[in-house]
Amino acid sequence: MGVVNVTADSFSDGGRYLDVDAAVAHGRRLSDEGADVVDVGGESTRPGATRVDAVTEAKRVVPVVRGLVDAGVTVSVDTMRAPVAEAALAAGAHIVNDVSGGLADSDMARVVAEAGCPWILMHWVSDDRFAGGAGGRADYGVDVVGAVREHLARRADAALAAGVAEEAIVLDPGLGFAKDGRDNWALLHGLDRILDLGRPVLVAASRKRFLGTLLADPAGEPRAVTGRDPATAAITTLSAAAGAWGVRVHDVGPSADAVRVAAAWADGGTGGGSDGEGSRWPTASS
Ligand code: PMM
Repeated sequence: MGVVNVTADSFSDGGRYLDVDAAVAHGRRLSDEGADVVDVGGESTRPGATRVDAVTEAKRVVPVVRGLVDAGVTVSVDTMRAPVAEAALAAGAHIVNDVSGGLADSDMARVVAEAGCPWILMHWVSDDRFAGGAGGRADYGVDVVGAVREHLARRADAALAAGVAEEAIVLDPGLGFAKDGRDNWALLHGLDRILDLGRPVLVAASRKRFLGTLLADPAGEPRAVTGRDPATAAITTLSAAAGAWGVRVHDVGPSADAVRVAAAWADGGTGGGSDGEGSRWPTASS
């Protein structure tokens, strides 16, 4: 999944794709580089970001969604607002990527159920990151993986109860959302416990702060955002090898290669290193 942020203030590409043509061209480039899905978002979720209103958010994403769909690209819309999702789906979007896991807008489940589309439910505990919130860490007790796992299982149950199809649900541990570096590494180390829920899992580590911290220089200065792509591709390799359904990344080419390497490695030379055709889309037990 390649990222197109149609925002002024996203941490890695804010302001670059506010123009519709530039955003569509970038999304097409990501698709050409191997993205199966292009994720279009109109609101930054970085700590302290100010919320944009729903009308502005929809105005940003809808023309970009339409342009990419017209170009034959599979599109997800990154929004936690039901009206924005509804407008994007009407413009041809195929997937709803909801960082609130359905918690921010109680109408989202209905929109997704009616559209019959995949719904990515991310682990999210609060909207503390918005409106000047510090984006601080939540309390997960002694076992962050267990806490996230249980939360995601409950969100999936709630989606099912609201009429969302079993095979539509994709889960995401929400790296960096009210989590510090230790939490993020614990979640990646324990990814098998999330995968064990038997649902497709998306891993979204791309360029996040915990990678900058890991790769800090000898003076302790975190690696700049633009220098975090090789580490992101390493996470893609390990996620693919672990059986993740997808990864959400800004720099698609190296991650697309990484997925093919992991598939060929798993295949062991018997099937020509296919990337698992038929297993890329949500299924109940992929
Ligand atoms: N992170 C961001 C935005 N959208 N969606 C999902 N499903 N999971 C994430 O972790 C996630 C997301 C923030 O990163 P960005 O500013 O690079 O888009």
